[in-house]
Amino acid sequence: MKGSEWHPGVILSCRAQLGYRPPDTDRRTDVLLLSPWLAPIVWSETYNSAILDAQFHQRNVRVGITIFGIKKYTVFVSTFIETAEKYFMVGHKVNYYVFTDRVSDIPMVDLAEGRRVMVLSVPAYRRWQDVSMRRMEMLRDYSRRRFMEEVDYLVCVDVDMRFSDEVGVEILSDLFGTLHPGLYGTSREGYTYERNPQSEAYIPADEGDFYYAGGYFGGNVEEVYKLTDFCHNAMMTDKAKNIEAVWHDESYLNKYFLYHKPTRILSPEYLWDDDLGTPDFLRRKRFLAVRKNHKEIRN
Ligand code: 48C
Repeated sequence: MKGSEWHPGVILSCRAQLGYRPPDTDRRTDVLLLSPWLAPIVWSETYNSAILDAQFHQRNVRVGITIFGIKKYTVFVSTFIETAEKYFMVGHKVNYYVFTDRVSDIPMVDLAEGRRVMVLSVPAYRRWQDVSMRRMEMLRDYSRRRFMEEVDYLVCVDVDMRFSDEVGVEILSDLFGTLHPGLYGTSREGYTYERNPQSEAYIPADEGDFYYAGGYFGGNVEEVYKLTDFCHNAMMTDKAKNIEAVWHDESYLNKYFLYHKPTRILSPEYLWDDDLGTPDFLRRKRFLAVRKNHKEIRN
């Protein structure tokens, strides 16, 4: 490198990369770290945050995280944002996009520098299944007309959650999905894919890589646009035939990821429910389901 190229960003990045152990030491051997199409599966102790943070700061990356607080689910927004301020992409530029039918119910939360809340007013659907599924349409429309301009990556998650440990730029890639905590380690025959051949979400018993959770996906804006556009169109095609996949948007997401493989896969560290206990492979719980009375909160 010529002297002129040693600007602060490069020096910061190089400095951040000092003092870590040689790459070939203490690799984890208890879990799968790589998919057959060479997508990393992200587990703790398999990456160096200092290096990744330096790289993403050098690229001046902007991250959007989307949540939907429709009808009574507005009650989850403050805990979500408060815990995200402690653990989610700390030190990076983050836009919280809060989709809601109740703008005045969204609380103001103190935010660190470089982070903003943008409240987006959207309609509510009567059935909770439709509220969940229509997220794909809304994400698609906003990706095209707004997110393209404002952020580089999108992280699309459920709102009835709280962060409980660091979630950093290690999750960011062109297209990523998250292993469903309840189905982790199940065989493909046991995955709760849609099995009705008439449905656009249909996956045959002898196909399937992983079972991905509907409440946690993302990638660059272009890839999220394509994913949400596919899922919405597939749902509308089924709806016209009076078909609705067994696990709603999650079923269509799994179909998409079968034929459009994600470039990175998040381990169940990134999406957990304490009802599932603490198995040995789970060294960190980064994002936890919040207790809720489904019946009460959904009608
Ligand atoms: O915002 C709402 N309001 C509802 O009445 C029903 C669902 N939703 C959104 O859809 C929330 O963002 C939920 O997180 C998501 C559906 N996911 C769940 O209800 C559980 N996490 C499975």
